[in-house]
Amino acid sequence: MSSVNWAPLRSIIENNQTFLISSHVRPDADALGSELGIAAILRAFGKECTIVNGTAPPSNLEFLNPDGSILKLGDQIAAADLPDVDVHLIVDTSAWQQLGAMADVIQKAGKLRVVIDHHISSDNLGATEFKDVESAATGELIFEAAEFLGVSFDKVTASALYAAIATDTGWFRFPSTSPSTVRTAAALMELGASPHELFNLLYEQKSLARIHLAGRVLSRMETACDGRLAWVFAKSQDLKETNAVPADTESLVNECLTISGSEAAFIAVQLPSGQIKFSLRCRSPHNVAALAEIFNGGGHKLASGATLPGPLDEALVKVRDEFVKMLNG
Ligand SMILES: [Mn+2]
Repeated sequence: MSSVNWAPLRSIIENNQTFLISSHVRPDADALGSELGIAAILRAFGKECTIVNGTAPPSNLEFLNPDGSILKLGDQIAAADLPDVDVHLIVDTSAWQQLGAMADVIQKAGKLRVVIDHHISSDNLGATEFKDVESAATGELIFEAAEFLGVSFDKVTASALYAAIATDTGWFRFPSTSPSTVRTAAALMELGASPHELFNLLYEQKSLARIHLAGRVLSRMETACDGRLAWVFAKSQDLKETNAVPADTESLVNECLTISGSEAAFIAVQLPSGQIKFSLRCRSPHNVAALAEIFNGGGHKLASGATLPGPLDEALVKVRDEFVKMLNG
């Protein structure tokens, strides 16, 4: 159970009729699953809701949006056509920057704002917040809200919420996983979520290009601080030559943490723009959210990210040095 008091959410739902739901750009399974989950709750109360994000779901998560109800601003819906709603409801982020093009829409509309989230990094969005940074996933909070409000989920929504929680917990192994997280997963299975099917849809759909890229990138893994830090990098040339896409680098950083004695890791990915996208990881008690903030990034204590200007070698040194400081500090 989280520390959230859900009573104010009940009043907000009862006292309003129309809702616009949004989450962060490059939505992950927790963003999408949480959006579908809160939409199901609102519809159970007879409310109208529209889901609009600044960017579209990545292709590997399109199965979470089977009826296309999650819209992309400027693509499936123009800003001018957005419904004039009573409430803007934001899930899985509390940062303006993370909302992408939706940030402007939400700011200008000046409607009642609600945030349901578990991230540490936070702006003051001027919202009523339902937030627990100890929660493993926003999907877990959504499930708890549904229980409080007496709403149940159909198989499609239960599956999306299972995917939300399973992915944000690294399939129930990150330290954020609590007994209550696993009980929530069990409840979602009882509603029809199939871990077997979802694992296949999420993790067993790799392209040969992705495997080729992984081989290349992992072969250059380096360590420092007696193996406590491990890192890899991917040049844009690697992506080109293996026919891989930037998303194919996801999860490679986790391979760095499989080295015996590793405490922290990062991957640097050279984007086509020349910028370098870093994904940062560590084990407790280290804190890569603080490290990411040095570079204007953010995220969780154990998993965060930041984007630096190129060139690649200089960015690598800057980030590595901060990691060394963190590990020696
Ligand atoms: Mn999340």
